[in-house]
Amino acid sequence: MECRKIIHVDMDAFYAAIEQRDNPALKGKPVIVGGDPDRRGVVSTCSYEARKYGVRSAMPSKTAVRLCPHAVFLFPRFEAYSAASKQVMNIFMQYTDVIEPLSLDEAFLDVTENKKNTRSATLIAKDIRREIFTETGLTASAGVSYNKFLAKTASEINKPDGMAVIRPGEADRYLNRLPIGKFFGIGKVSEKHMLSLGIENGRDLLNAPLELLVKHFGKAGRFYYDIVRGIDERPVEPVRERKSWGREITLDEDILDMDLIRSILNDIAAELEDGMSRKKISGKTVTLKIKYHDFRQITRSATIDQPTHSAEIIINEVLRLLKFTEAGTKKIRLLGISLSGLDCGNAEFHEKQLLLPFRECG
Ligand code: TTP
Ligand code: MG
Repeated sequence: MECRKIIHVDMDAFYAAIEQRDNPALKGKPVIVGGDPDRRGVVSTCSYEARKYGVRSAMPSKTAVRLCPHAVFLFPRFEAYSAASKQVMNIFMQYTDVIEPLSLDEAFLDVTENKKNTRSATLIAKDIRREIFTETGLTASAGVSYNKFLAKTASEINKPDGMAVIRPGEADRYLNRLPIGKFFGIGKVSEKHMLSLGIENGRDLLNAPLELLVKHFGKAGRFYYDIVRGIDERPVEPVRERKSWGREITLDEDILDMDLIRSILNDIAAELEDGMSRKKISGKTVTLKIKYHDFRQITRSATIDQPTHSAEIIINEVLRLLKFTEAGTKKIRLLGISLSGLDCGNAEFHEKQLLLPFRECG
């Protein structure tokens, strides 16, 4: 198979850069965006000028103000950030539909096949960065490589306002000295664990035997073993529009007891109402799913007049559908309920779905 072409784009100091754009008096100055220092708020992000003082995302705002007292401190304006994010995502869509947003300000793009019929991913990344700047007045960094892990690694190399390409055979050069905590996919907990094993950087990880990594990290151990060798087959996964909303439970023991079955279904319905009402989603078709102890699986559906997310209406339908199953006579190992024919309340929802949830600031 021909080598894939993956781009990772990450906006620079995203929230802070938007604040500087919208108020030019802030350009070139340390700017911190975050929650109230007097109410245990934390820093969302800060401009590169503020980073020189040691200010970082997720640190208590109080600490940040102490490190850089002359910084301009601002509360987040999410509407502005989400508007800019939408503009950026729309630019991506002119190049490919295979876009996987990781947050408001970053995404993977698979441009192996692309709408411009360009063979050079490097050229596409350049064009995208230029277009982002022209349209939004913001800078982005980009990484180009043949898989997600390396593209993400590459976008960090010349940040801010830069890009880098990692070609086949070049992974070592960038990974050898990379501190283990900077590996995309190695979180705080694994970082600690790695350090306790004497694995401090890419070179150490490369020298660690597969058995050792699997023993300490389970399945993730295999993943770490691969990425440091520049191996990452994960596809860029575009967010699709949600077609259904559901929840299923695999039971600890196969069950026959009808009271227990009804009570579990009740819990599931309540959970659906909770999640769906919060997202303002309703559905018209209720589906009950059952897997029997012999793994045979059935579904029973009913469509109602009005879209709903009411637990009461859902459970009424489900209990009616339950009569058309072998519940009570045949042991059950899994129960599930889903709603489809979704009505997402407002058009805004579709936009929100496209943009994965951004990280909370405290
Ligand atoms: P990042 O891309 O991690 O950071 P950044 O864009 O501010 O800076 P850079 O990429 O140049 O290093 O996050 C994007 C936005 O997400 C950031 O501007 C604010 C928000 N965010 C939080 O609210 N809390 C956090 O802990 C982090 C890391 C980010
Ligand atoms: Mg960023």
